[in-house]
Amino acid sequence: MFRSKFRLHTCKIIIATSLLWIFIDIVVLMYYTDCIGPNCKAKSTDIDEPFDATASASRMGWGGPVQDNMLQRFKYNHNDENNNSTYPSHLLKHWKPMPPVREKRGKPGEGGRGVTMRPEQDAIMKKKFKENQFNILASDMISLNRSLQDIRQADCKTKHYPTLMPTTSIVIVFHNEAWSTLLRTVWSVINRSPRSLLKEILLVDDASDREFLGKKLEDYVATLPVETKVLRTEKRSGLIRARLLGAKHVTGQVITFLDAHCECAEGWLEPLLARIVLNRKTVVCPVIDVISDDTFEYVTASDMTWGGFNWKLNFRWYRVPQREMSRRNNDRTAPLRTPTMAGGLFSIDKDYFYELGSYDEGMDIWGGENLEMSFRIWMCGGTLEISPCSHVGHVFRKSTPYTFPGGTSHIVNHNNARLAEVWMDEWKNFYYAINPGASNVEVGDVSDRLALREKLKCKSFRWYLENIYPESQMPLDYYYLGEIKNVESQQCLDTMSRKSGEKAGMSYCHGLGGNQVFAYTKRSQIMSDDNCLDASNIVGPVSLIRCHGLEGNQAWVYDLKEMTIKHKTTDQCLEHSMSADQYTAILNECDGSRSQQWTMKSNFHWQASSR
Ligand SMILES: *[C@@H]1O[C@H](CO)[C@@H](O)[C@H](O)[C@H]1NC(C)=O
Ligand SMILES: *[C@@H]1O[C@H](CO)[C@@H](O)[C@H](O)[C@H]1NC(C)=O
Ligand SMILES: *[C@@H]1O[C@H](CO)[C@@H](O)[C@H](O)[C@H]1NC(C)=O
Ligand SMILES: [Mn+2]
Repeated sequence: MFRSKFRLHTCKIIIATSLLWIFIDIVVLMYYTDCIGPNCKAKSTDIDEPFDATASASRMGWGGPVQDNMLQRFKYNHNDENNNSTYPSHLLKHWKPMPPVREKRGKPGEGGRGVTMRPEQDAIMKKKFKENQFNILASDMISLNRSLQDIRQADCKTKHYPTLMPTTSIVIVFHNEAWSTLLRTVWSVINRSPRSLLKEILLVDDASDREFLGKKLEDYVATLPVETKVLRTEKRSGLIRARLLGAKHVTGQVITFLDAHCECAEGWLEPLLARIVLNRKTVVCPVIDVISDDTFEYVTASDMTWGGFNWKLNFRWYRVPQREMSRRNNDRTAPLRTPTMAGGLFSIDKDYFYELGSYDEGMDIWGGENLEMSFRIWMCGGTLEISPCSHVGHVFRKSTPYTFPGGTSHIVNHNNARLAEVWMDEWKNFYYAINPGASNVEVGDVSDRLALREKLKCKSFRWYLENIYPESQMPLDYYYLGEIKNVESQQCLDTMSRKSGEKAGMSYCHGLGGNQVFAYTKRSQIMSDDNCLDASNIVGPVSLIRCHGLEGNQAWVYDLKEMTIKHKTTDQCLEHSMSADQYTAILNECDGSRSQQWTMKSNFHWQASSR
């Protein structure tokens, strides 16, 4: 009796101990193996162009590493998680995933591969390229139902999503889109979306004049296995108003906006709806993969980038900072909170879309609406995410094939000025300073939008910068914004539109801002947009280098009394140099001369008090 009791006791201890060890093993395993399996190698293709609505020749920018104190500053939490943010069950549907589209061996473009043209097609290809700004011959060769590789990370393929999810309507706005790209978008939605969740597809034609987009398109979509409607704007209305027209006809619970030359990849929809069903105030974007404008090859984009913006209010992709990786426990399949979205592809609850103020109807055509919505979502209590398990390919074009009444830059300035006036508080100065052309565009009446901001009790732009986007190119605290003038030469520091890595210039002070606008920040940077004044040698030229936020070579101290700009690590002074028939700014031994004296004076107010 005693023996057996003793044995039982020992067994219990042994079992408990081994359970403990198994548990520890699992914890250790989970901690150290966030990256195993074939899909784990870093994806190297980066989108190096903004979403083509802003069809400028801009580049992918990379944000710098993050300062430690930013981790502490990040204190944003979901509010009202269970408060009117989930759906009553009658709005939700059971669903099952669609079977993968089978590869048709030997057919062009199957498996997402690119097509190669015969050399004799070259001339006609070049000619037709201009009509769409992509290789239409390649697109036309590829099946509308083409198969794609399952490019998701391994863990995405086994993820479980809620068994009940809301339905969605797909809204696709187009203007003179090519037949094959438009309908391949439609077929990819049909082929890869759980049928019970796909309420309808709404194609919004923004006054196209191509014949086949008329009756022929209507007849074609009538034959599709999913209800598809063609809506038409009366006259050219632009992306924003066309989307509003589409949204008005949505009967699903969620609106999913897509561009007209996309291909939805396997399992693209479930991760988007899964986030919204948890909290309907979440707006979710897929990872936007790249469909080559030349071969139509489907190329996976990095899931390690998020959306940001620069002083000019251009949307840009930046590397996801470690802060956000840590918040996601280094799980690359976890939803990524992004400061901004590219704007072309996203899902949003229909009621929330309107509660949040849909779009600013004072904005024209396109441009700025994506940032406007991004700021609005975050500042007014929503959440904006990229789901790394959802992939949609998009044909990125190097320039837009369309023209716009009034000219693109005027429209974009107008839209951005509205967004700056309504949402950015004093940080709007960065936009106007670097883009002086925007200061005298007609902003129009923004009182409705300001009233909306009031009504929704939205937080300040400072809150957004502090909590959502501490890595922003717009400094949270700065002493000065304006031109930096040398006392002796009366010349101003000037970026000369140069890129990161090049020398800082000096030129005649024109007082118009633009390339002569610098911010002197609380983090001791002298910055212009993405780039900071940087000195790596004790004596010699000073460069513009992508700001890294880590002080070091980029830390400067302006002495208001001495009027010197001292380089912190070397204790040398910034000096205007006229050597070699070129005006530059150099670093030199401090000698109290007037060539080392600088003034920081402008019409902008000093925001933080100087020391
Ligand atoms: C959230 O709940 C509070 C009370 O718990 C209520 O006052 C508030 O109006 C709710 N918010 C929304 C958006 O429903
Ligand atoms: C949530 O609350 C808003 C008003 O605050 C209301 O208009 C909306 O219908 C509610 N949504 C749900 C799903 O209950
Ligand atoms: C795409 O595939 C479906 C069946 O899977 C078929 O009914 C349809 O005709 C195909 N469409 C085209 C354009 O090949
Ligand atoms: Mn596009």
